[in-house]
Amino acid sequence: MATKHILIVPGDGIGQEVTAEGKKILDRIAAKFGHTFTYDDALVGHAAIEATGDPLPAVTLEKMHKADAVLFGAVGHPKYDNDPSAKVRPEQGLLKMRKELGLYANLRPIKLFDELLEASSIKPEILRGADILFFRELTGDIYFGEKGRKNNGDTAFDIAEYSRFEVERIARKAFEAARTRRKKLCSVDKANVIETSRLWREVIQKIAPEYPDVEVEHQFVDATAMLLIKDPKRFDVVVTANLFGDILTDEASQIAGSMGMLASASIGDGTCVYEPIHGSAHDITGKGVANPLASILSAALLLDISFGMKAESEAVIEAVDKVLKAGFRTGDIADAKTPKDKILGTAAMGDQVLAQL
Ligand code: GGG
Repeated sequence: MATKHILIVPGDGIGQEVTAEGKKILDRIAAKFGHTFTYDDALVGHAAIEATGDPLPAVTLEKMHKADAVLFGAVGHPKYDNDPSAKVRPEQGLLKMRKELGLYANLRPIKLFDELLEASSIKPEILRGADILFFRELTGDIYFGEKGRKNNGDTAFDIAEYSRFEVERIARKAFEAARTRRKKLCSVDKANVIETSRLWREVIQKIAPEYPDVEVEHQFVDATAMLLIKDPKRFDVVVTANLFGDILTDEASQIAGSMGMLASASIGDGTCVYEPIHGSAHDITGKGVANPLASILSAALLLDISFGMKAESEAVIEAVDKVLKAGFRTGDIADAKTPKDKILGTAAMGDQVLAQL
């Protein structure tokens, strides 16, 4: 029995709706396993800009540092999409949080529930057995380098930077994870063109002999994009840079059936943050139709990684599995054969998972 403090940071759009379901599941786990979870909440993203002018207010950051773990939703707002010159943006809150908390490794498991095999647009025989763990580097690359305009604003630049230290620390995490799985590591770069990728490859090659039990391959990012669809089973652990990881995991979400199924854990040296990989999805915000399973599965990662509660985490994953086996779906994972009465909204899907706990 443990006492833990969890900060709930729903953010924007459907982040609000799905995070409420993740918290519901954490509450049930605490009751079922005799733990005490205390909660606080905080603002980030557009919601924080509206309230304070700052996408990551100091009070939010302070609460994050003090929490045992953070359950995060999403950031974003369409108004900024049509205003490329906006100086303050919701995403700055997310990036600053990663930098300030030192969240350098973003783990994105591509977990395919068997029940969703038929729903995917990829053939079941190609998908069956696919199980990939992505390590996306999270505090470097083009996201954090110098950016700006020159030539009277007619030329824009973003500088991509990686140090040996940054590559090595995430590579070691990925090697260690591969050791606990099928012992295969694929490092993804663009070393035929990009200098940061050449350093990336050099570092992986240098430390690989320390992990002789792990089979290492290097792939270019363009080839990886193709192979993920052609033969997803060939991958076990994949480690890659921030931008490549952002793009490849959205693609890989189709292996799991939907962006609404993918959870993530951002880990570093302090408080870890757990969130769906999807964004704020304002096109469906307020309609109560968003898939809460990515948030619920993020809560499962939180239990396992931050609290070491393996049985509790597995109970959540099993509950999700049972709900899917019973035929319940949100709209994003339903197919033509799904009966209308099995297509649920956000809260009803959360309730079904709860009922299995
Ligand atoms: N829950 C993930 C989220 O809010 N994503 C929106 C976003 O701005 N993503 C950029 C990134 O992950 O680097």
